[in-house]
Amino acid sequence: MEFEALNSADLTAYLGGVPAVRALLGNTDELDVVEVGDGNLNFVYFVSNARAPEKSVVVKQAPPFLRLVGTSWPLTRQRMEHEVAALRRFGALCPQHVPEVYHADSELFLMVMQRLSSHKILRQGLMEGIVYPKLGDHLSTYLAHTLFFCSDLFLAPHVKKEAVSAAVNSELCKITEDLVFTYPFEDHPSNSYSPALPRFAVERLRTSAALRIAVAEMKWAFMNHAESLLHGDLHTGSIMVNEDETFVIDPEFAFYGPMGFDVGAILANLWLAYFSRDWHGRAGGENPGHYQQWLLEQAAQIWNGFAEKFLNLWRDHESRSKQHFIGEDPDAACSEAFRTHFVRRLFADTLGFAGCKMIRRIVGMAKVAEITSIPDEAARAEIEVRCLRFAEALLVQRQRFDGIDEVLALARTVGAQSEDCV
Ligand code: SR1
Ligand code: MG
Repeated sequence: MEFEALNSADLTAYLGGVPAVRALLGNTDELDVVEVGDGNLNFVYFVSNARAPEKSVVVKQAPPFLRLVGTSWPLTRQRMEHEVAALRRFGALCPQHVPEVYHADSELFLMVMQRLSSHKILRQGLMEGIVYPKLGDHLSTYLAHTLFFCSDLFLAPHVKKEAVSAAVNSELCKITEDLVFTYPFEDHPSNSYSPALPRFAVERLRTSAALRIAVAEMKWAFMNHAESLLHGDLHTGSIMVNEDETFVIDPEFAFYGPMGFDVGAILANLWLAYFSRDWHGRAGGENPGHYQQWLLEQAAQIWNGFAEKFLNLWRDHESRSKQHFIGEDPDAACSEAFRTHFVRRLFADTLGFAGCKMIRRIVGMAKVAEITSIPDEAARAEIEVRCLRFAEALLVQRQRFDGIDEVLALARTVGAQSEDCV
């Protein structure tokens, strides 16, 4: 049967029949239903009690196709089950940063979840130049907790292996393998280029052997390194914020993959915001430098905070369980050496994935508003070239950076380059 998106009457009748949701909405006779899905995959509705609008939930349904493209790109609807399972898992580990799932229906591929009515999508907030004082602290906590507690550093080996197998998400991983790691580096019909983007910038993505090797290594890691349960699509459109709170939404791409993929996704999107701020700041009549500085500080706080919190969780766990991951190690000196090595490798992975994520948003199919909303074609292309140049350096030099400050210094240098340099 052909899929039909739910209308207001269908949803009202359906939600009235779910006791847990009826209790949250109060009277379900009169509901206001607004479709707000601006995402690429699903239908999303805000549903509120018409007489008490503060009683409100979000309903999300997966159609059997990719919404961005339509029925010509079929997708199985089981992605909703991955999303529900991941929200529940992450919610158990980090309840303060994950919305609550109130109800899930595996026949309609639909879920009802907490409405975050005083929060804004982070990408939008960053485009408006809003400062979120707790962002770096919250996101580093979210990353450290989800990535540590779903890994072999914490879980018993058989539990981890069962979890890996239950979270296999081949269809959505294939989208990432194609759209993030493959098509942007080919002459692929799904790519699109801004009109003023210089030819050399595109050619480079296809012909630089050092870059292609680096991207291939990241693709290999993405496909083979089942380190922890990832969100899998942790860009700034998957984060909702206000001054006090930060929530991570939309983990339908969740699977067991390399930890650096999630960390790199957040950093990549902060760097896209950083480079594009040059235009948005000036357009708003401000000196873009102040907000750019704040964006770089968030990147530093997220990486440094994540590394510190992750290592502390690891140390606490080993000291409580009186067992080291590496085996007997009476004074823990070798364990500490391994931890240092582990974080160094994770940092290099993070930078490599961030590079891929930035490139795909410039030349690939699904772009980001902070770049596409720049109406001045020459200015947009200049910013895009800076993003590509920075991303390439992240990928190719990822093992050579000695800490996040060096990376941020590079961002400042690339961000200050004039058109003739880029
Ligand atoms: C074809 S779907 C395009 C993108 O939207 C999602 O948010 C993922 O990033 C995916 O690659
Ligand atoms: Mg999404």
